[in-house]
Amino acid sequence: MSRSSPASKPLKTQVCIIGSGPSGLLLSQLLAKAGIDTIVLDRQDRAHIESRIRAGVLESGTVQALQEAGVADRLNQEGIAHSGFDLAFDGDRHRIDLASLTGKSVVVYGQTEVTKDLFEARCADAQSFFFDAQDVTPEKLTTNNPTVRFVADGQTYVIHCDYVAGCDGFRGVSRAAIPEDALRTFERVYPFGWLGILVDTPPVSDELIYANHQRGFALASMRSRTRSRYYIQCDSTDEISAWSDERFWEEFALRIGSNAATHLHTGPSFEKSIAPLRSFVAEPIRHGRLFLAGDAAHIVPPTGAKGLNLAVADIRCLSRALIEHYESDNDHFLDTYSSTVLKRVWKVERFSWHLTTLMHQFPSNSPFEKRMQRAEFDYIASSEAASRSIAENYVGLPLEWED
Ligand code: RFL
Ligand code: PHB
Repeated sequence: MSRSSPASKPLKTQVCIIGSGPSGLLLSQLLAKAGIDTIVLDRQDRAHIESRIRAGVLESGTVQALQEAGVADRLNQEGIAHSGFDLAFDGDRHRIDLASLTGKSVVVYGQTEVTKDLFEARCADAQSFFFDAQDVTPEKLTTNNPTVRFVADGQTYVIHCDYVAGCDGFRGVSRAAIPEDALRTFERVYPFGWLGILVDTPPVSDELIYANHQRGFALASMRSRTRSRYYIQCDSTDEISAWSDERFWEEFALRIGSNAATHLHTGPSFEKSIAPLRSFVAEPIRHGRLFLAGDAAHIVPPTGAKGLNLAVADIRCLSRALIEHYESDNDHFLDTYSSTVLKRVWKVERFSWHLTTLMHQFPSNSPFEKRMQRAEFDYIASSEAASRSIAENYVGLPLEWED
């Protein structure tokens, strides 16, 4: 006796978006504002997506994009503008004055909050979201009628669409759907991770401090005036269970420097996790009617606070390209999407790699390489030009369109 499988339920949209992290949510919001129909799929549920603790620093271009998307009411009220940050090296500190060096600042506002604001804006349109979507499979990408197949609540669906946006992060299915011979990848995996904690105590400093200490890197960041986010460099193989709060505080206080440590308020952490550090770029980031954006296309180590900001810059380009297609029948921006985005991505990769290389203890560093790190810190601290170079990358490089 043969049992036929349940029929796939057909759905139709203009742009199928895989992934509802910041990239996918912002794209769906910008396209909705332009009257373009989307369906968004995520393999996780909304609560899980909203609770992922990640980025905390927004470039002014990112803030502007969120304002233009109409999702910045809370960001405008609660975001904290920072006009500078400190680099520290074995206790010596140098302030990068973003405001005087670039005329710009950054805003401290958590990725969790950005995600909540985007979900809030899109929730009126709940029927275009599928959470807990399993076996998501993009197909027929080099035809004019791509499809995305998936399973939700035991039902198999097939979405017929004009374009697929792969916004499903580093380990998603979109990049993996591109044939190996059509994609080149570039990668560096760093020989350490970041151990991060969240704690409800006032930040140790009004501004961020990135510290390179003989015992390893440390970063003092924050989410608000009463909530701190702190990181230390750890071994990539470390288990989280090996890091009690006591051990974390002892290590953090040593590395952040004795001046800062006198202002440190310790307390019980309510989130603790280890993130690996990686640089990664895929080229090209278009395959037929599939367009990759955000972490699906590239990864940076978090040292320059660039991952979320790069994702937003990609979406600014991709949304404009899709809007030009639908509103003006102009495919120029779709055709140049990959090269426009990658040009900027490589510059941001360079900055994130550079700051990571300068500010961490590498197990393989020779005494000569350690002296090079120190000399570079001393150069930055004594040269306005070197400080300005760091500052202009930190506040965000401009988007340069290929016209
Ligand atoms: P996301 O956020 O990973 O979202 C991808 C979504 O796709 C879903 N997905 C799938 N859905 C369907 N089918 C599949 N097969 C799927 N596979 C995955 C996932 O469930 C998820 O919802 O990618 P997106 O949207 O491109 O956003 C990128 C940012 O999240 C990321 O770049 C930043 O968080 C990086 N980052 C930072 N960026 C900054 O700009 N400033 C920072 O200060 C900063 N700090 C950080 C960071 C990342 C960190 N970690 C944990 C890597 C600090 C840390 C510690
Ligand atoms: C954060 O607050 O999580 C954060 C800030 C700056 C970084 C990375 C992460 O460079």
